[in-house]
Amino acid sequence: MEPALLVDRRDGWTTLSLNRPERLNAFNEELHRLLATALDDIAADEGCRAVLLTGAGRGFCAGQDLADLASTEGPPDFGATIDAFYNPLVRRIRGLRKPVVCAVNGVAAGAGANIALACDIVLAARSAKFIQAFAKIGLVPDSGGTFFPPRLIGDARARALALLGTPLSAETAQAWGLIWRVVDDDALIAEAETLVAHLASQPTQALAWIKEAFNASASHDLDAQLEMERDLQRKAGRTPDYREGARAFMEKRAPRFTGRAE
Ligand code: T3D
Repeated sequence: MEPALLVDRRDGWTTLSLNRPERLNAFNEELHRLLATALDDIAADEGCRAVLLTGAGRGFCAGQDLADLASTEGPPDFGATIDAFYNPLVRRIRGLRKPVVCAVNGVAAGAGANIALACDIVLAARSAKFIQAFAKIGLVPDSGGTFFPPRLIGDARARALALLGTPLSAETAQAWGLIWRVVDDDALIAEAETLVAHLASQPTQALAWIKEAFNASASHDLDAQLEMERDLQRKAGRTPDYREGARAFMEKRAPRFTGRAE
């Protein structure tokens, strides 16, 4: 039997494919554990400078595997599973010091939608849909479902999507600013790979600090954010990639970034 996660290492970047297509890549414990290990390996691997997250088959991810839940006796403790799996996953993606591109190849529902939105750049196939499916089964949005959507598209739209569970088309998601871009279905993976390969050739330390600054901006006031930008810029200015970028600009040639701190 195939593993629930496929890991494909390329030159400078890694593709992670959720791989339970018969369940639209819904999360079970195996998938959570494999994904956590893969992200930790990527974090420790200097040679991997960007990540592509996508799904196998016709869906991206349908959230928690409800069949798994249905087979357990007694009321579940979702607080425990969220502490064990979903919250650490969102933190791993946001905290990873490398860009994570998500190619939403099909429906993204429940926690699946919010894991996609936790990524740094989200591309979606034209046929994909985003569904805050939680209320339809008596649950509340998790995995950042009340954090990312209101910040991306505003309270009114995010609130209605969560209360109604209405599917949002990829095109509307782009028009509303929930995601970066819609791509024709058959071009999605090629376009996502081109984007990730580009990111993997960029000044990785600076990209990590850009991520850090955007992550912090949600809870900072302007003064705190200005100070953070100053501190990060001080660090960025000391990297070999800054020296290379500035020199390449002056010499009118393409920069050759190494992504290394020293
Ligand atoms: O554990 C915790 O801490 C709790 C955390 C919860 C986080 C959550 O994510 S809660 C939300 C869970 N997800 C959902 O409620 C979504 C359920 N799925 C759907 O609503 C629909 O499947 C979709 C709208 C996503 C797609 O619809 P459609 O018509 O394209 O496909 P389908 O026919 O419904 O699904 C195809 C197969 O996948 C089907 O299996 P079958 O009949 O062919 O054998 C279906 O049962 C299976 N599937 C889809 N979603 C799930 C699933 N199996 C298990 N769990 C699923 N979430």
